[in-house]
Formats: sequence, C-alpha cells, structure tokens
Amino acid sequence: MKVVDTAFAKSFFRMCGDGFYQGWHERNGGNLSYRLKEDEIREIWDDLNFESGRQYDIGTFVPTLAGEFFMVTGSGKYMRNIPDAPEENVCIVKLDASGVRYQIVWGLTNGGKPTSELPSHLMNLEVCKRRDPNIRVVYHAHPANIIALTYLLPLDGEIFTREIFEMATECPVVFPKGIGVVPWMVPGGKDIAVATSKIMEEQDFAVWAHHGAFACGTDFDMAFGLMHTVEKAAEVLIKVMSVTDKKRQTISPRNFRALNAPFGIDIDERFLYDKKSNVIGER
Ligand code: 2HA
Ligand code: ZN
Repeated sequence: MKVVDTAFAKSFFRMCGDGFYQGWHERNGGNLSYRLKEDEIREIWDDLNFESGRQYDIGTFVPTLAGEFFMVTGSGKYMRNIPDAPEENVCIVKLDASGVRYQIVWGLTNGGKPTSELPSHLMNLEVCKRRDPNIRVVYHAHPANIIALTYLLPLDGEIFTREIFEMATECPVVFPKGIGVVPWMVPGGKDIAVATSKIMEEQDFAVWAHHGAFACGTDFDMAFGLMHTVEKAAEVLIKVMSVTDKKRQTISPRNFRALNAPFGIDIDERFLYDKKSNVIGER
C-alpha cells in the first residue's frame, strides 16, 4: 500500500492542516511525529526506499526506540502545505540498531531533513513509550494564548496547571496529571529535549516558555485534543486577565476533588493547594 493511502498517514496530514487553521503554525512553526505500529510498517513496506543507506545523527540517544519507524514533518516545511503535498513536506525515518542515527526511507521528495525538533520528539516518544507503549504521537505547536501566559504567570508547573484547571471543568478530567513548564531555552537541541522529556515521564503536556507547547497522545485525536483543550483554557484565562488580576469566584479545591469519583480520575493533590488570595497566579 502507498503510504499516502494509509489511515495513519491520512490522520497525520489532516492534523497538520487542522493545526494551521487553528492559527498554531505560522510559517514553518510547529512539528508532528508518529511512531508506527508493526502492522503499519508491513503495510507500506513496498513503498519504502532503503537504497541510499545514508545515516544522520539524531543529536541525542534514544535506545528504547532503536530500529523503529517514525513519520515526522520536515525541517523548515510549512504545516499548511502538508495536506496538499505530503510527500514533499513529511518523511518516514528508520532509527538504527543503537538509537543514535536515522535514515530517511520515504518522503521529502524535494530534499530536506526531519524537523529541527527531532531530538525533542524522539526523547519524548521514548519516555512516553516506557510509561505507556500505546503513546505514539508527539505534537509541537505555537498557540498564542499558551505563549502569552508564559509572560504573565510564574514559570511553575503547579501554578500553571492550577490556573488552567480553574478555567474549564473539562481540564482536570482530560489531564489530571497536570502540565509542566520548561523555562526559555534554545530550541532544536538536546538540552531542551532532555528538559521536556523529564516532564513527559509523567505528564502529557509541556509548555515551552515564550515559544509554544508539546503534547503527546495515544493517537492523533488525543494529542490534538489535548493541545486544543489547554489552549482553549489559556484563552479564557487571557480574557479574564485582560479585565482583572482577581477572580470574583472560581472552581475550588473541594470542587475539583468532587470530580474524582464520577469521572474515575485522581487529580494530583499538589495542584489543589489552598490559595491565600484571589489574585491570578499567586499561590
Ligand atoms: O520551526 O517550531 O521549534 C519549527 C519549530 C521550532
Ligand atoms: Zn517551535
């Protein structure tokens, strides 16, 4: 089967367009990766090309992913163009037996390399695979409200989570383990990949201060839906903060605890601290 005709590839390409139309992918901003299943690799085997044999350094070390195949967006490519021209803008890479190098086996037909954030994608996919082998998607986007909050709230995962939780009852139900925050760092390298994957060892979402965010998921809907949910709550918070620095009323820790039983979740208590004031962002 042709790669472009598979269900996973169609979902991948569609999500890139969806993210563009949300306004999360100006120019070449953002990137997406997917760890293929064994039956999907078998399905597309005849459409892969191993001839070049050229190997490139990942820029980090992901032994748990050795030998695996990933669909990833191309470096410098525009998410907007992916649904119409996937083969030019996306590739499939195969990792070598030690998880240090990769080979391009499909796509990027006009040349190019995988996303500049490949180290972060692969390190996140690695820690996610260790905690849940069903997690296969890692998504990086530049949503405006999440980025705006990184200028307004302390860069503290507990405070970010609590303030986002209070903006929509849905939030603690969708991500009861909360979100983490990476301080400003140089993008594209190993250091930011290490910092992000530290968060992804336990949580599904990492904010990159003054840059964007990373979400993971078991499928494209889960990763996109998580980005969408956090960004929507961030938008509500920005609207509230545009009017006042204080909340008149909000969802209380007692209210949050009441969600646990009916929704079968266990909201981490470290986000449910008692606040000393109603000023947004203060503990
Ligand atoms: O240009 O978003 O972080 C792609 C990016 C880099
Ligand atoms: Zn980015």
